[in-house]
Amino acid sequence: PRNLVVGAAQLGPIARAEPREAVVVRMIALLDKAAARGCGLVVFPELALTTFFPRWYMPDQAEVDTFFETEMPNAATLPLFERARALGIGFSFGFAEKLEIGGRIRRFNTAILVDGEGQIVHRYRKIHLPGHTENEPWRAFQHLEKRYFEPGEEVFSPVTALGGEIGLAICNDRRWPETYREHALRGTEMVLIGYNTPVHYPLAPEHDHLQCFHNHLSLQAGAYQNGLWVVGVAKAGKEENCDLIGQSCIVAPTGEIVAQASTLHDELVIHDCDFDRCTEIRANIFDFAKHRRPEMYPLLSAP
Ligand code: ING
Repeated sequence: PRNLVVGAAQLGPIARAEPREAVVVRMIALLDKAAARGCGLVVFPELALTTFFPRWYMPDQAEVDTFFETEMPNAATLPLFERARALGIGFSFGFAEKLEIGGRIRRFNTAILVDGEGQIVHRYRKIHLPGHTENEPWRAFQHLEKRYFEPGEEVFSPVTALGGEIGLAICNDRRWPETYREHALRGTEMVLIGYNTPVHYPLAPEHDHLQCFHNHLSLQAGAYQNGLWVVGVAKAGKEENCDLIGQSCIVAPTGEIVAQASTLHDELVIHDCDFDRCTEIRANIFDFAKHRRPEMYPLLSAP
């Protein structure tokens, strides 16, 4: 068995005015708790350092940019990197990334994986950006990820770290079966997925009561149909008057939820994950080499 004790570190709401330094203090408290319980990896949510700012239309790009990080680690997050390295714990978290590539400013919804020595060993930029690009005043709140971020240009893929093949995805990605299949076909054994998911979905309010169901349905189906460990971690609670779902969880390759948060605050749930358990599924029911018929699904890889 290749075991890794994983901590899903759910964060409660982050106020707009809450400084990154204060959020990092909350993250370190969860890290310490995880270390005390033998965790080797701690997973934090999407956009873990700030409030979920795409809920607001901000015409002034300078104001939008106050929510972005221009280097990582940076002054606000260095204490987190240093604490984790001292504890020998890997961790993952999401943040708004602003950088210059070839003379052009780029902005992504990004997540990173840091190993037990405090080194960033993997970076992923969100591929499936939900929401819209222009202000839509009819909405109780906006969802302007398509305005504030560019879609990621690197495909889903794992990195060998902490004893397994670990991959990243972010929030809306978890709703798309392609996310898990691409990961699994590339050998990923565990996918880490932070999310900020409002209860209210303005385009279909009749589905509001289904948000937690759809969250677990997506994570469990992705895990089972691809023989993956899936770690889903929420930024939860009433954040700037917008209710976000919680129910962070760790899902085994069988699709079973083996750990689940039960509050909407900062909460750590833990499970001792055996990467080898992926073969229970990958070497049987979903042995891709033996049973999968890609020639019969030509449209699945068509753009
Ligand atoms: N949030 C939401 C998510 O995909 C959403 C957007 C909410 C889509 C509810 C559909 C239904 O979980 C982010 N940040 O992607």
